[in-house]
Parts: sequence; C-alpha cells; structure tokens
Amino acid sequence: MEKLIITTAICGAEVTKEMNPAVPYTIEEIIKEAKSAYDAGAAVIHLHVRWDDGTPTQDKGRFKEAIDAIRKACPDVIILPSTGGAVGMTAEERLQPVDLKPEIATLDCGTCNFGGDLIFVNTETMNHTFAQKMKTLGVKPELECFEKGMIDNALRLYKKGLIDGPLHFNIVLGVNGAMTATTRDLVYMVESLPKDATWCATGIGRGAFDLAANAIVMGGHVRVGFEDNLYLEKGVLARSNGALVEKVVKLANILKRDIATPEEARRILSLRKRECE
Ligand code: KMH
Ligand code: ZN
Repeated sequence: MEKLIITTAICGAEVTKEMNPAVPYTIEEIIKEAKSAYDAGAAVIHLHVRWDDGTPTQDKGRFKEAIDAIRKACPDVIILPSTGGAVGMTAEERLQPVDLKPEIATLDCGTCNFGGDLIFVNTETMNHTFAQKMKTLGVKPELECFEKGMIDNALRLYKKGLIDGPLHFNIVLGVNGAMTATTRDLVYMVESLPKDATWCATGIGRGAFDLAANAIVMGGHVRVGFEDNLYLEKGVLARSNGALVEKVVKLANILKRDIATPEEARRILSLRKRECE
C-alpha cells in the first residue's frame, strides 16, 4: 500500500468563527492554520480564501497573497485551491485561482443539494468549461464527487479527452443533500472508480474520523479540516486544523500506514512541483 496522503481543508467557505473561533479568515490566520496542519503531517492544503471579515471570495489576488504566504511557511506543501468557492458564486468567479496555474485544483463533478435551500450548481457545461481551462493551463483536477452519478460525469469528461489520467478523486460523503459518510457508501464509490485512479475520502461532520479510518485501511487517502468538521470528538471543538491532522496520524499509526511527505505525495498523485504565477 502507498503511504497515506493527508489533505487539510483549513477554512472552507461556509464555516464561521461563530461555529469555531479558530476558523481562519485573515492571511495571518490562514498561514497559522496551514502551518499547524503541515507540521502535524499534512502534505496537501486545500485552500479557500476569505476577506478579513470572513466573506468567502475567489479573488485571484487574494489567492495569490495566501499562496505566497503559505509557500513561505510550508516550503514544499502541495497547495490545492478550490474552484467550488461558495454556493451561489458564478463559474467565472470560481475559476479565478486556476489562472495562477497551481499544480492541482478541485473540479466539482455535479450538482447537489447542500442543506436547506442551498444548491451547489455544477452543470455538465460548467464541468466542460472547468476541465478545458484546467487542461489548457496544465492544472491537474481533483475530481470532487459527492455521489455516484458524479463519478460517471467525471468518467465522461475523461472519455471526451477533457481530463487526462491517472485520475484523482476526492469522495466527499456526508453533505446534507448527497450520499452518507458510511462504510457502505464509501465502498460503493471506491468500487465505481477506475482501477488506476487514486482517491481521497472526506467525511463531513460526525462521520469524519470513521471515514478516515476506512480510507486508511482501504488504501485511499484522507482529508480532514475545518471545512468539513470542526470537532475533535463529540462536544470538543478542535483548537486547530493541526489537531485534526494529528488525530488522523494517530489512526494511521494504529492501522500501520506510513504518512507521505509532500514530495512522496507528488509522486503518488503524478504531480510536478511548480510555483503559482
Ligand atoms: N464550498 C462548497 C460549496 C470545492 O472546494 O471544490 C464547495 C466546495 C468544493 O468547497
Ligand atoms: Zn472546498
């Protein structure tokens, strides 16, 4: 089995300081959270950015500022910007960080409900536009799939030549509107992937660490972070993203899986290190 790649989603777009005071908004706070996760063993930082008041933004300049600052604090870490942004943003807004030519960025593979009246919109046309732009700029897509139909959408993009293999998926389970963060649903999703694909599992909310343990024993990789879950355990808020990563490292130690460095993660994910423009 390959070493375990741990990704941290340090801030997301929907969680707030009211939910956990450690959620980062400012560039300084983002650096602190990125560094805590990196020091604890994360090889990949999944990045959203906010204005100082917490408003989510996909502003290219703000991404550049955050990426340059993280790069100084965590020299070799893989930075994986979001093109999902926040629910309700336009495709043009969301695509801005791709212009910076990161090594890898998210590509959300379909539409789903996102709790209450929220709908996270990713139409087939949007998938084509995002994939085409990422391919043109040499950015590897991390294929975010919240339910099984999204894997099929991704495979259609591959058949059409809009994305290149080997494919890398992030299976996100537990969103209020898509599949559940259960072993049964994770196994079903993983069995639906191409055999040479790499994959990471992200459990939203309560299922975060159960799903992480499943992914560790199944040979997948793991994402944790405030974007997905704010608690270290029931009723105990995590003091930092680093604390969430530490818990995954403990699980990996118990389950006898070594942790990948950023360099090892690049090899596993077929990435080539390059600086953002
Ligand atoms: N904020 C969610 C609506 C991604 O980063 O690509 C979407 C999201 C996915 O976070
Ligand atoms: Zn995200």
